[in-house]
Amino acid sequence: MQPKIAIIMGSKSDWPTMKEAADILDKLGVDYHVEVVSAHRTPDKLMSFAASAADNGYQVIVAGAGGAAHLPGMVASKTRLPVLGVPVQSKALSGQDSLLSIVQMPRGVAVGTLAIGAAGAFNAGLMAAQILATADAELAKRIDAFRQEQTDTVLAGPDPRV
Ligand code: RP5
Repeated sequence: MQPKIAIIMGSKSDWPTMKEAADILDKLGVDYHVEVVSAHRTPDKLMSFAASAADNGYQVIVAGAGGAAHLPGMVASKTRLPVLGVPVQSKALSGQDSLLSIVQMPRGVAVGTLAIGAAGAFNAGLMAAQILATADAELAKRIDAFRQEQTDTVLAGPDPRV
């Protein structure tokens, strides 16, 4: 079956971060597609990917990039699908550059922006699943179970020293 979530990223070097999105989707039993699509190295591929994403059956796009991170915004400019942007932590500016490049979208084209780095990628995968769960009761149950497990783990170990 065609996956409903695409996880794209600007470079193979983004994979260790973006794998977090894939990992939570694996845990939740959600299928996804993964691909490198670079805004500045493969601009034509970016445009055709984004323009055909909805027709290809995707419902949510997770897009991670670092530095001058224009991938999420450019993808969003060519599709009405929700785009969740992940600022990958850059070496030079620790991801501040990535964050500001993604978060400051001008009015009229929406991009959701997650936290810098691994937590942001994880939450982007989680949020993509939550979006699909609005129309998938079984997935909603699995997300509820994941959240309950997280709550139970914290409640079971309240002493910060152990
Ligand atoms: C961006 O440039 C990528 O998203 C990556 O975070 C950054 C560096 O890419 P590489 O030079 O490692 O390929 O396009």
